[in-house]
Amino acid sequence: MALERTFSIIKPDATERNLTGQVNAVIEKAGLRIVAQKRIRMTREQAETFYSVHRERPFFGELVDFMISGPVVVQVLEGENAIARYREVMGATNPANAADGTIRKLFAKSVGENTAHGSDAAETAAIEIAQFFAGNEIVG
Ligand code: FUP
Repeated sequence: MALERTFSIIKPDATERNLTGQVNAVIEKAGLRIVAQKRIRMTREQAETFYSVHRERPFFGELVDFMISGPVVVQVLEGENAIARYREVMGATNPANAADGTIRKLFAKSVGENTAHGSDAAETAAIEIAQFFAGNEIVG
């Protein structure tokens, strides 16, 4: 098992409902350590860059509008197999399909407003972390 880092976003639907602490409690109970965290308002340019893989998808415009509609909390999580582990802890993209106890089952409003983002692979985790954090902001 490898100690990994993954990138997480607590999305505007969750900050709007004051759920940051409750989401963090699920993360920490799952054995993941929050080694960096800040609350920001994403710019349109940052959101478009972040989700550029989805640029051609029909939901891209709505997704970007949603991500800049309110504050988000960007995080780096560390733990054994943190990338796969956090995706388990988040649950399926659509909360209707998410397993009991997952962040999206507990808190998400819809497939679009789904409370949390987590990197899907080691390469994307490294790129996403570097988009929002300098090395000295991550304290493991
Ligand atoms: P995930 O990796 O679970 O965050 O899911 P995706 O990378 O497939 O999707 C990224 C984001 O696009 C989702 F979190 C929400 C949005 N999305 C939609 O709004 N509609 C869709 O049908 C699929 C994704």
